[in-house]
Amino acid sequence: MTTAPAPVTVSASAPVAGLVPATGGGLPVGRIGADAGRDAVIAHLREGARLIRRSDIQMVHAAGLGHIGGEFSITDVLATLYLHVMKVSPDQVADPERDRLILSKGHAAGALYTTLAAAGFIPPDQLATFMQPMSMLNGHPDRKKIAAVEANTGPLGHGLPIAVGTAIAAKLDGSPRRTFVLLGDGELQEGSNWEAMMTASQYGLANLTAVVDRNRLQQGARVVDTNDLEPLADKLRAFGWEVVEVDGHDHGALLDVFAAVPAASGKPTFVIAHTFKGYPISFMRDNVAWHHKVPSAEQVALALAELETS
Ligand SMILES: Cc1ncc(C[n+]2csc(CCOP(=O)(O)OP(=O)(O)O)c2C)c(N)n1
Repeated sequence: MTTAPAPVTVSASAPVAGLVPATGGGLPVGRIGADAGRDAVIAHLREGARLIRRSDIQMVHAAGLGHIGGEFSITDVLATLYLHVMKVSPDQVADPERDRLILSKGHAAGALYTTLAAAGFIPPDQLATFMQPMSMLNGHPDRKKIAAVEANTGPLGHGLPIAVGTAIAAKLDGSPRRTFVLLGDGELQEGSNWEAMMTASQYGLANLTAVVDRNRLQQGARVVDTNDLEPLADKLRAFGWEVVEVDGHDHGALLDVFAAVPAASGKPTFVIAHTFKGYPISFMRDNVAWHHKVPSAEQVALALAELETS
């Protein structure tokens, strides 16, 4: 995990005739620094997230595949991390001292790709190749194809264990670099997460921040009706983590939380990000049908119109 592989160059296939082109209407938006001032940073993140969602829904429609509901629930967290919080940029993607993000809910790869495109890590024209043969943009992220991807994910329950290893390595190196890992709440039903949590607290990994996308939905059902997690915050505390809860769609609140990690000295931080699957689209929001449903051209048009005013 200390060196990133060189990106595989894949020529962009032409968008399939008749389908909506995978454009973001302004990607990339790039990173904004703290010197811009808080209001400007929040405005930048809001606009970045809007463009990422625009691009993502068109990309999923064009591919005829994807997980748009769980992608829209994490878009604001990803935008906040990549466009402002994390110390990583396209010209330092192989820097061993960069901050890392591991997308443990790898099925939401579309949100990662569009965010990476917005941040300048992936040429936007590559988005049109999503899910096509020989594309670097597979249904789940592949670090051998995209230099900015830190870990191959998709089988749920592996991202946090990898992140623990990454954070231990940084601690052993005496490095200030940080590791972030983004998980689904249904994913927390995997026992490997809880083993990793014990290890993280045992080693006092204050350089590790886990974010759970608490959208309360998993594949085909509500988490509460499947294998309930509550009382989640108490369980995470019992495993030795400091727990912070936040509105996962509020860029200002997310900025405050990430500026304050580690939330307790010598402990890993677990951020429970309260979100909605499909946010902010009216016909997708909190609707279990949108786990991997593909929007029609009419639904894309409706969603794009809603994104103009959300
Ligand atoms: C080990 C494993 N089991 C099953 C799956 C199939 N699967 C893909 S997404 C998903 C639901 C995950 O729910 P959650 O973590 O809440 O993600 P979200 O609903 O936020 O997208 C499942 C069961 C998988 N990818 N890996």
